[in-house]
Amino acid sequence: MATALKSLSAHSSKNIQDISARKFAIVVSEWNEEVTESLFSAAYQTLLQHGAKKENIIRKNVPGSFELTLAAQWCAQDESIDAVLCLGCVIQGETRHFDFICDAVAHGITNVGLKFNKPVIFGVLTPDTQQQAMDRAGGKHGNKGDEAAITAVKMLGF
Ligand code: DLZ
Repeated sequence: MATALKSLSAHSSKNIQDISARKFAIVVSEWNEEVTESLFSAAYQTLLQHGAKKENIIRKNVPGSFELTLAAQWCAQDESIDAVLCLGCVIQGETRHFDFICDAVAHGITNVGLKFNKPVIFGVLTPDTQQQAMDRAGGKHGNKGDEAAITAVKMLGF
């Protein structure tokens, strides 16, 4: 939470508004589960701390980060959903799989946001190692899930 407050105070607070009636979908990739569960917990708690209601936050799991895009589209096309958070972790391997997945997810998530005209947040870690992932999922470099939630809140106040 310290990171969340720091992020909020570090930037203009103009974009912060009442989110108690806003509905969020959080899509979570099951690959590198230890990391993505930590991203989810931080995102969920941060939304609650900023006024979101538990009943207005839905969670959907997907097998891997590659599937985040389609699931984000399924969520975004629901008119009652105001913002979609996509959480995943793709760790650099020895094959080009990494590049294909990262590229596809980054472009896919961008396209879903543009298509449905609502915030679809890229909360995907793309580290070289598991340790770097953990450092960004509640470790020494904060938590990307927390940042994803703050970003959604800010975009809703745009
Ligand atoms: C196949 C694969 C590999 C090698 N690595 C990861 C990863 O580090 N993180 C992740 O989220 N998903 C990975 N996947 C699974 C793909 O995202 C996808 O689920 C499969 O290619 C099936 O479409």
